[in-house]
Amino acid sequence: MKANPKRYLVTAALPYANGPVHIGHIAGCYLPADIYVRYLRAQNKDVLFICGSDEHGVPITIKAKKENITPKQVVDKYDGIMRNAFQDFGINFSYYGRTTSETHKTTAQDFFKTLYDKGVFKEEITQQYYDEEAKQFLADRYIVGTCPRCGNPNAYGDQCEKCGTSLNPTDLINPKSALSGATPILKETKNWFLPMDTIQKSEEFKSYIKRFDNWKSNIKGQCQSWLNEGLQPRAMTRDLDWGVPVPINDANGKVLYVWFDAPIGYISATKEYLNNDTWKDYWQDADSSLIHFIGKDNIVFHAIIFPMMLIEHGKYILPTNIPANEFLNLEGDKISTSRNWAVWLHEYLIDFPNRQDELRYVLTSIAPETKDSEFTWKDFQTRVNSELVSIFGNFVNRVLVLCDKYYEGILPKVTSKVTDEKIISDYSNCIKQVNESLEKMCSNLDTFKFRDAQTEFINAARAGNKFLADTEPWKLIKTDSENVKTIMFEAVQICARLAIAAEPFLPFTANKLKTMLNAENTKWDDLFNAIILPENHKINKAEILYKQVEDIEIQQQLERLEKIKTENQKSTNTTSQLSSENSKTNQLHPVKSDIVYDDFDKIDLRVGKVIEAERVPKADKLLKLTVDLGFEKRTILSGIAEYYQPEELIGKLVTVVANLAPRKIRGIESQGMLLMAGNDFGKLYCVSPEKDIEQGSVVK
Ligand code: B3M
Ligand code: ZN
Repeated sequence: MKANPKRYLVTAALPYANGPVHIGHIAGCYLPADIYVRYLRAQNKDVLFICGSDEHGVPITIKAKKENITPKQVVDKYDGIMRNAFQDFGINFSYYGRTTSETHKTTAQDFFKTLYDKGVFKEEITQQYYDEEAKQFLADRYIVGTCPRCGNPNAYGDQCEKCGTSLNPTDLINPKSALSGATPILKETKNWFLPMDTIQKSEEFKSYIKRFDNWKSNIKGQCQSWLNEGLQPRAMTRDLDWGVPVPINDANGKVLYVWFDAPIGYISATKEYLNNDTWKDYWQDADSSLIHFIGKDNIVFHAIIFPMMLIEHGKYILPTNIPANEFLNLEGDKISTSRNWAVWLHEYLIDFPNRQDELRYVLTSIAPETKDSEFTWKDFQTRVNSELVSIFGNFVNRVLVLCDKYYEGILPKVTSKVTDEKIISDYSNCIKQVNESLEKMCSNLDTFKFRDAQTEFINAARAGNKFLADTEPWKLIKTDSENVKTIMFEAVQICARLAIAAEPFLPFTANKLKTMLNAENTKWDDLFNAIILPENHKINKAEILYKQVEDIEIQQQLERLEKIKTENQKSTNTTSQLSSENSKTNQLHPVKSDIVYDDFDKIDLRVGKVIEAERVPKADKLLKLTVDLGFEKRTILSGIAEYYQPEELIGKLVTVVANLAPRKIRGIESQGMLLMAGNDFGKLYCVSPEKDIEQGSVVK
């Protein structure tokens, strides 16, 4: 790390806008980045924190196909969900951009054009699979066939997920297009390659990789093994219709490779944010320090490919550090978006309102900084209850409550020197421990060891707690009220120091505590001050910092996961090919056994109009609807909150099972049911009459 850079540019990996973010993303990348940035900002450093949605690439088009909507609709949806979740969770980006923005398009195209004009790229004609029915070249993920190694009939063009072998599309036996099911043909296509083999040998690159020596060993190791194997040229353009168009003449129907455009997203977001030429100070001035926070699957792109692009461009600085993290597992299993095996951030925020810091605390405690680690709900409960509640929360609460009780919240004047030897030694032990812990906390923050840093923070709180337990002011007050004044005065100072130190890790708590202490203006610079709040300072009433996490809350989360596991097991035998989605649905839902007409006639189906719709608090899947059946209005709960915004439904005609016996869901009586159409992979759609028809009409 440069000793003292003039400014910092901190980036966090641009998440793909094809799904919401989960705790693995947060622990791996966004939370450590946020902690680091908050730490820098607290010290008044000049720092930009840049992120945004990665809205191009094949994963987005696959998601669009699955949900039967356009790629643009996919990215709009998930950009919104992620943006809000980050904000509610206190991930404090300076700017969160999108790679579908106009600025991004021109920035990425200019960048490509600069390299092109310099003659950096190698043009190459290769043979690639082409789907004659869908009339397009096929991305590797869109080709399915039999794995030459293990015989799995559903291997993808880039990898067999059964045996883990990485493949080329032409390795597959009996390849099929996942778009149309047709057998693809090989067709010639021209693409532009970054000659990574030659750049690897350049002086600039060789001098750049010396920086790896100071980086975390997981990233150093991965890069070293790539370099040892020898890098190969890699295509920076793709035959796809979703992405940034390649800005040269003979590149019709081609877009920039998503890993070419995505990291340039950091640059375009900075430009959008600063809106003038100062973006160059951060990207092109040698006094700036560029730090990328990422997960381990992104290492090669950030540590090798993007720096190569920057070197070849010529005007840019190169990353000072890339503190990449490993993966977080969940309850003994790999987190997986497609299997829904995750704790989604936006869902946590609904299930645990105003308890952001609890999750921040636990995810930092178990962050996969050096190796994969594991989140379990039981461990979440234990860490919150036995550390946040019992140590930090308890200390602060005791101090503030006693101050209020003894002095009505006005810090006492310490009149006489403390004479009691034991109190003197308890105090000096405590303060030594607090100072040591906070010093270690800072040096760990400087070196990206956020887990250790937070442990030191808690150690400081622990020392405060111990001081109270040792001196027992609640007993002493009866016999020695002068010394109690000193004890309480000092304890309040420690609370104030903890409020300052908490800011990077637990920003919501830090604010709350500062308000309670009436100390909103304290600065990071005060962290090592023995006296922060003077005599006669008035503090406010104590509020509880953290609630206990109850067994029932954990139980609910575990039940949710258990349900997902069962659903996943049910569908393990079905294939994952997009092309066979329909037959797959029929396998999952074989036609039920015959009924007679009288059975069907028992069901009273009616057309209704949704006149009110709202979310149900603490039930993220449910909407509470008021449906007008013409002859009466019904309250109906429907599990469609993931698929419809409440306002989209208002005025919609729907089909209602009108004689379904009422039942209570979450304490609300649901008087009927809506008919929905949907398979297991996409959205649910309301079954609605084709034409406007009176409410109450019979469906038969
Ligand atoms: N979107 C991959 C990911 O979300 C990719 C990161 C881009 S960073 C420039 O893991
Ligand atoms: Zn295989």
